[in-house]
Amino acid sequence: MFLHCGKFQLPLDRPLVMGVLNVTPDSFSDGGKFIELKQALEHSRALIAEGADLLDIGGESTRPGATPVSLDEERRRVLPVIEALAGGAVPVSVDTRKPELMREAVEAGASMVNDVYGFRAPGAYEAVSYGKAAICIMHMRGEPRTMQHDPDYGDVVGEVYDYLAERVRVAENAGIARERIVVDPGFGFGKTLEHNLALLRQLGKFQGLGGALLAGLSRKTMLGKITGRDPAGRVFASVAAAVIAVQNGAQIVRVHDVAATRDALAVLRAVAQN
Ligand code: HH2
Repeated sequence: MFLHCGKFQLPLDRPLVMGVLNVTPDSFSDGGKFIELKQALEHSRALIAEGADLLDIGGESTRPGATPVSLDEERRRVLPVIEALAGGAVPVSVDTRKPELMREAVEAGASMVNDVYGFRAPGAYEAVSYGKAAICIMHMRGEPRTMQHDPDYGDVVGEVYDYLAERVRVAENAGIARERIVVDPGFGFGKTLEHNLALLRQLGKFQGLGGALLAGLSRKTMLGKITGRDPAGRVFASVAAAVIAVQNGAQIVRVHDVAATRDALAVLRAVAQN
């Protein structure tokens, strides 16, 4: 099985590691570190050298309470990075919820569009349906500014499942083949610690909804709640969470700490092969 991702066909017989690069001043874990093009490219190359299978470039923080960024500003942050990395050996994903930028990023060479908003903005599916780019549909309850205000579900796993199933159906109707569709339950997006843990425990239920299943737990608040550590101190907890996610069915893990995650997944794979 392969994920169709622009000109790439990514094999899904082993977990893929997506390295995170936030070209933002305010992301919760790496905000402000890679805002200049030179630093962003240096970090991208470092993530690739550590073994990233794909890179996710974001120009707008989605952390709880984040303020939205204008199209012009987001474009200015991400397009030069995508242009510089397109044509390389590793596919580049753009993390955006703006249809205009989705289109421009794909034209600039992005192989995946990752939308925490689940392509709900008018024109979002139209922006990505032509061409070959993969899409990642994430579940989010509400919007970043307010999503952590007392999130409430009757059955979080069932409700997230139904949402993703419906979004996949709409994507397929818009002409996007399932082999191009990644689904993601959206850890930390309008969810309490208990909701996140229930989703992680039952992650396998989401496998098969799309062409691949992605989990993003890296350095998130839920790991801070468990360990009492700030984002920079959550590397070990993040690696544990990535391993559990893969054991429970994730095929792509979105992480800040690529080398550590790869090593841990190599151990998991060695054990599983015997
Ligand atoms: N998490 C974040 C951003 N984008 N995309 C997907 N598909 N899944 C996720 O879990 C996910 C995501 C938040 O993490 P980060 O990019 O590190 O922080 P910020 O949003 O503050 O830039």
